[in-house]
Amino acid sequence: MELDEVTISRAILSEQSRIMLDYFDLDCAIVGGGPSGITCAALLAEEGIKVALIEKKLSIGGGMWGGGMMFPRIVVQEEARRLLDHFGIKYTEYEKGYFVASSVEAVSKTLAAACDAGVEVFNLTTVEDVVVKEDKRVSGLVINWSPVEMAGLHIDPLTLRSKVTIDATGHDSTVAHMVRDKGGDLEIKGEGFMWAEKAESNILKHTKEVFPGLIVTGMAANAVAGENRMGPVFGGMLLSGEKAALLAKEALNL
Ligand code: 48F
Repeated sequence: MELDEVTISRAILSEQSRIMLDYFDLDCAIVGGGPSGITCAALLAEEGIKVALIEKKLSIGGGMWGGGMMFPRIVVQEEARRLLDHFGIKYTEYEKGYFVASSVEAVSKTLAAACDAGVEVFNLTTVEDVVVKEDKRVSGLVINWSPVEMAGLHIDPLTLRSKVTIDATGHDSTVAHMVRDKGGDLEIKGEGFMWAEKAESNILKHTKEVFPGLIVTGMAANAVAGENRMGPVFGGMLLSGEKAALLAKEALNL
């Protein structure tokens, strides 16, 4: 077979344009490709829901790749072990209830599950604003290429529509801040000190709709609620992603 560079270029542009045109209307937009966002995306897509996972960086995985202080291992507690099993992530039991897994395997397998289930991933894409109209609910996202933002170029963004939006942007809780900063009725208390037991125990309570159309998950949920941080124990991230998926399904009346 003789390869033609222009055909390769046309193939890429044609296929991605087709996908993007389709994904300007979504059931669920998930902002942030860390563990909570990937888990949420995978579980929703497994139910046949049309999901886009939007990540500003080149790589998906957020803070999970690096494990604890660059030692590529994560700890997952008993309550979330079934999610390791769900994604086929191997682990060993260090002490009773403390399961240790490879952070690289955890990112790869959750992401592979998300892709298999039909999640469309938009990396290198930054969410820079939200759509809120007279019904006072988040109904879409304003997106731009991350390199545009990094270079400080004055280039207008594009907008997609979403029935439900999930803020999975981690410690920064970026989407919640956008809503609050533009006058939305949403209080952000900010993240507290390291306290793994408390942070992990309370994260499911904080995983909720914080503004009409906007659900927070993962560390963003704790940051909005003024809850503590937990460091490299990831059970709460997986369980929070699962709860966000359940709440999104409810919001979609499914
Ligand atoms: O921070 P991150 O991994 O979020 P998470 O799912 O998990 C937190 C843990 O990694 C760890 C922890 C748990 O033990 O404390 O920190 O809550 O991933 C958040 C992702 O969101 C992306 C960001 O690049 C990261 O990959 N992100 C942030 N803002 C935007 C964004 C934005 N405006 N647009 C697109 N992506």
